[in-house]
Amino acid sequence: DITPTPEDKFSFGLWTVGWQGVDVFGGAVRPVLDPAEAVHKLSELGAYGITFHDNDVFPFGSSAAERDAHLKPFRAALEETGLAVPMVTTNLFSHPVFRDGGFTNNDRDVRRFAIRKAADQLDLAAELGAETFVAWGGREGAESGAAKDVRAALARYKEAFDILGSYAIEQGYDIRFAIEPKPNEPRGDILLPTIGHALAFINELEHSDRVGLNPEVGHEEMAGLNYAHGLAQALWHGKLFHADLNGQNGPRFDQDLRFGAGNARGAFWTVDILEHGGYEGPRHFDFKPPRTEDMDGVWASAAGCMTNYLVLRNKVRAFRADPEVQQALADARVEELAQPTLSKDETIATLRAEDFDPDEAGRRGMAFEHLDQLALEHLYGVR
Ligand code: 3MF
Ligand code: MG
Ligand code: MG
Ligand code: MG
Repeated sequence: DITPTPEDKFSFGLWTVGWQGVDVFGGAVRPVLDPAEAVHKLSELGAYGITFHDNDVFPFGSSAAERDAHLKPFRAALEETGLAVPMVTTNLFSHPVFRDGGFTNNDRDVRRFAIRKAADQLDLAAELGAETFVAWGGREGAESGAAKDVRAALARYKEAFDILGSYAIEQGYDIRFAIEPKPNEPRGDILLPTIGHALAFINELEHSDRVGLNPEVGHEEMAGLNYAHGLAQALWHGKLFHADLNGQNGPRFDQDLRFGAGNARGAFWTVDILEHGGYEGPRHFDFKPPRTEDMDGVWASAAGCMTNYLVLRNKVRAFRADPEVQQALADARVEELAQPTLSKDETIATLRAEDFDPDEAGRRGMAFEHLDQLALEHLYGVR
């Protein structure tokens, strides 16, 4: 079935359907979207959750009273629809104060303000029952060489996560942090540019058990990387806490197309690993309905994200269930890779004593092309 229901766990960023189309070359093409209306509309379309940055709902610099006033209709809409808020995040990139970033800004006063702003939003995240707090450090980076001491910046980045992690523990919040890597845009070079960089960084944190990843399709593909492989590695490390799904066509600007509308083969393997790799979190869409669209187009684009996911879910399930595929997997010795290379009592000496003929083994083909062709035939809809 390709009709989304809340059981499918689809969630959307408020900033996605709410994007007014402001880009580097032009202003808004669409009206402001009322957050409460977004909640109702997404619920009607079959979504289960909505996520947001603090300033998607209340303006930067709001007093506590102003904040509550803006949150009131949003909360009411959540109540009426039953939509969840599985993830919350902070905007540390739009206001001029963040021109050089938040947690890694050279200016210490700004860093202190950024940590405070994130902590405020962490309180709200806990109040709304969010499980995940995403940190996309889009302005943490540089355009030039001498301006940023990368090692000092990483130390300050760590300091921020250590402080926020301790704060969450002190407050008794059952929330995990998810770092969202991106190689560039808006900065020329962003810190923690890929899944791999972020995984290594997480190992250095005081509360590393509480910190994982929110990888985005387009961000990895901008770096020419294989997103599904990145998800698999994040899962292997136990660090896939959340995922931003969208579409991208190769290394270029961050396209944020609707899910499935970019690299379709990549999307097939993305759904395969999400469905069969043990990930249980939300299927979160972080896309931008193109500037060509009016509000009807926005909702068509949002619905398309979910339809494409479900279409691909059907396809990967059919692929895995296909007896010919199972035979092809066996012929390709895919299962054999799950076996330890040496069994328990074996040593290097065992290997040296072995009678192995590399020339014979070198003649064996791997039969991967047939296997991949079956996958493509499932994707292309001819099987
Ligand atoms: C930018 C992004 C961000 C993050 C968001 C945190 C504005 O390319 O992907 O969207 O996803 O800040 O969730
Ligand atoms: Mg993006
Ligand atoms: Mg984005
Ligand atoms: Mg994102």
